[in-house]
Amino acid sequence: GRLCSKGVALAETLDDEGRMLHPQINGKRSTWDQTFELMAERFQHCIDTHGRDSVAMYVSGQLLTEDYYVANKLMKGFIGNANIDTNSRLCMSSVVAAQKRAFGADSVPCCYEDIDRTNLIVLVGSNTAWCHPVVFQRIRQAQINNPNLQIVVIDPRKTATCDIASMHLAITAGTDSLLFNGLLAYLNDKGEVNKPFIDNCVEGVEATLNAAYESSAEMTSLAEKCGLEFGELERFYALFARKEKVLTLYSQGVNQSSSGTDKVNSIINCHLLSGRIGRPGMGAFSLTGQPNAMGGREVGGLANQLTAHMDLENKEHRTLVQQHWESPHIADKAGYKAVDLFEAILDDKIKALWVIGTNPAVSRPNNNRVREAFSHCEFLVQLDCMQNTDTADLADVLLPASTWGERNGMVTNSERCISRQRAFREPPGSAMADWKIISLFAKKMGYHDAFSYESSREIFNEFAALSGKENNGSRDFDISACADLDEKAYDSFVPSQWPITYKNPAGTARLFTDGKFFTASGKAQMIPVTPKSAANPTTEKYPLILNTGRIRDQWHTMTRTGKSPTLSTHFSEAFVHIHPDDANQYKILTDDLVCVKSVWGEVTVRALIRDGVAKGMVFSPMHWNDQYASNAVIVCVVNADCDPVSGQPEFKHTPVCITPVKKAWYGFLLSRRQHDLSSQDY
Ligand SMILES: Nc1nc2c(c(=O)[nH]1)N[C@H]1C(S)=C(S)[C@@H](COP(=O)(O)OP(=O)(O)OC[C@H]3O[C@@H](n4cnc5c(=O)[nH]c(N)nc54)[C@H](O)[C@@H]3O)O[C@H]1N2
Ligand SMILES: Nc1nc2c(c(=O)[nH]1)N[C@H]1C(S)=C(S)[C@@H](COP(=O)(O)OP(=O)(O)OC[C@H]3O[C@@H](n4cnc5c(=O)[nH]c(N)nc54)[C@H](O)[C@@H]3O)O[C@H]1N2
Ligand SMILES: [Mo]
Repeated sequence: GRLCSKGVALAETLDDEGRMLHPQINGKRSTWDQTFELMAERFQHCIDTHGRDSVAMYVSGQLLTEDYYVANKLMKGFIGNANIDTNSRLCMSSVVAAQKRAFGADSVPCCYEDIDRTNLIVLVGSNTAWCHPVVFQRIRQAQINNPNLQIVVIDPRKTATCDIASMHLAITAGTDSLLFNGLLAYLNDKGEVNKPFIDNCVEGVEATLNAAYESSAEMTSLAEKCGLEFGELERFYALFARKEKVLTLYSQGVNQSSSGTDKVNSIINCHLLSGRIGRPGMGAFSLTGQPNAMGGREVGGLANQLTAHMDLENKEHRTLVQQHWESPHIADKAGYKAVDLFEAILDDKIKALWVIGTNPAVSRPNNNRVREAFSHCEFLVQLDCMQNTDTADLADVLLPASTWGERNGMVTNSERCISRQRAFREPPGSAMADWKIISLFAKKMGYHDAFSYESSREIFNEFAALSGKENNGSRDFDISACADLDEKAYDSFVPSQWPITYKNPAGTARLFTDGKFFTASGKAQMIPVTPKSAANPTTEKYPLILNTGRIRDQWHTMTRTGKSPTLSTHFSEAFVHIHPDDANQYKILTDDLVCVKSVWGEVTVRALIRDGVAKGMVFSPMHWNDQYASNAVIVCVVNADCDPVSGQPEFKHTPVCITPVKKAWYGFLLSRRQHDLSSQDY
């Protein structure tokens, strides 16, 4: 019953203006049949000449579970390689890797109801107020209902989320593991250890404590390294130790780091040692980004996963999936992760790429390389609902997808809750559902029987049956009770949290309530963490840290929210937020145009000078693209270093310099028509 600003403005984006209406080959309208014919021929040609590993897909958490499942089935089972990765690599992969290390599976322990039942909420690297506004409203309500509820925000920036917090720890960028290692040592010192839980359900305690003490032996120097006052650090630790019901919610300030996986484990470690997991009101709770980031993980959307939370490296799992699919092949080694995928194109390893529901020309770091890769790629296909995107501008073939309001299927949210999206209008032009387009292509490739779906319900049934196959509680993801939903039951599906089994057909609110985990020993693993600094430190030439993220009223690469005049009133231009002292030092005046430059690239954006961002750090939104600005694609500046475990890029930390842009003149144009201003500097 709650909405965010983008949801409220949705009606302004639902008309057909800017929609992609028909398939196109090299900019010319074609028919579906001609287009599939060409695609199949080009993909087959690549496979015949360069081997099956020479084709790839790059997909998205914007897709519904059924679309996502079919794409993975096609690549991993029929084309037969795992070169299918998703934009969730940029978003959630550090969480996936950390949860697998700690719990033996990618399982989110908590649920939203925990917000109503906790006494301390710690928000780490999350601007919940702007990025998860519905969760934020729930937190605010919980605060009103429960006077005991305290809220702590850990973020180098003072964000709108801090408005409801009793404590804001403006830590030095990248020092989260240090902070949580210190907390772990503190909890141990104060005897805040859940002995029975540790003895029966957890391994790796000693080694992890040793690593924590090693990096955080002395509280005063620890506070200094984290950029905090000793007193505030101690107050936070004491608060965490005192409140048994602690919920740690975390997001991209944690995940998008060259040590993101370790950061997540350093948080989980504290919850394991103190036994604050598997009970109401407590746990480490990852806030997922995209509408169906979780669904993507369930269908094995990442290049190192197999469907239904099964493992590519596990022979039994491979056999099980292959039998279920009756497929000629099954991928047996991990494919390229998102960042590597585009490098592989430049290395001539990938010849044909199909992009679905994501706009990498505006979202992948070191973006000048991506644009090069796209020009270099022999055959690039883009499946999207919008006609003019930066990625589409570089593609050989465009395919029109239906989108929200026109599509039917399932999505899963942060708390493992699967819910049904329902269509209420017909797609415009020739647009079709993603699963249908992928299936029709698969048939053209000769895979008739396996892709002869008549409805998204049939796909969901097949997926649900796979999740239950030889499972018996051995794998966390089990929705076998959905395997024989008929059309009516599928349409009226009530939101439910997995596992959804015949034993628990209404779903499961919390995991690990019995202290059993999905590791070989059945015990949770504490993971020793040695804090690391960012991949690229600042230098004399590039003295500032560029932090990037979101603003309240735009969604990612603006393909849809950019259409709404209302949403543009919040911020109408791309900007860089600079601390007044830094502005002073670099001679930048309010509203100046500035060049933000790194080793990798540069942009020209408006200077926003005010408090709230730390000295030495600047913040820029990720949203602006070539359709709405001349030179503001911030990922052209961002470095592409990744976490070595998860492959998630470090979007929050790039060394840059800023300089005022000299202009001979400038004017301000108001117009009813759109003009081509691409040749302008700004
Ligand atoms: N309005 C809006 N909402 C969205 C989206 C959108 O595009 N627009 N996208 C959705 C998606 S896909 C995602 S993934 C989520 C992301 O949701 P969030 O993660 O909440 O959003 P971000 O703005 O990327 O980053 C969060 C915060 O991390 C902080 N941060 C940077 N470095 C560090 C650090 O070293 N340590 C800590 N502790 N914090 C740090 C930043 O200052 C920033 O305030 O939002 C979702 N919601
Ligand atoms: N600098 C910087 N860059 C970042 C981040 C950051 O914090 N800073 N965050 C990263 C994160 S967490 C994320 S999740 C990514 C997001 O980055 P992207 O995935 O590139 O962003 P979106 O704009 O959501 O792209 C979705 C595309 O799908 C299309 N679309 C919408 N609905 C449908 C549909 O039903 N079917 C199909 N086929 N297409 C559809 C939209 O028009 C759009 O082109 O960005 C990453 N990049
Ligand atoms: Mo995301």
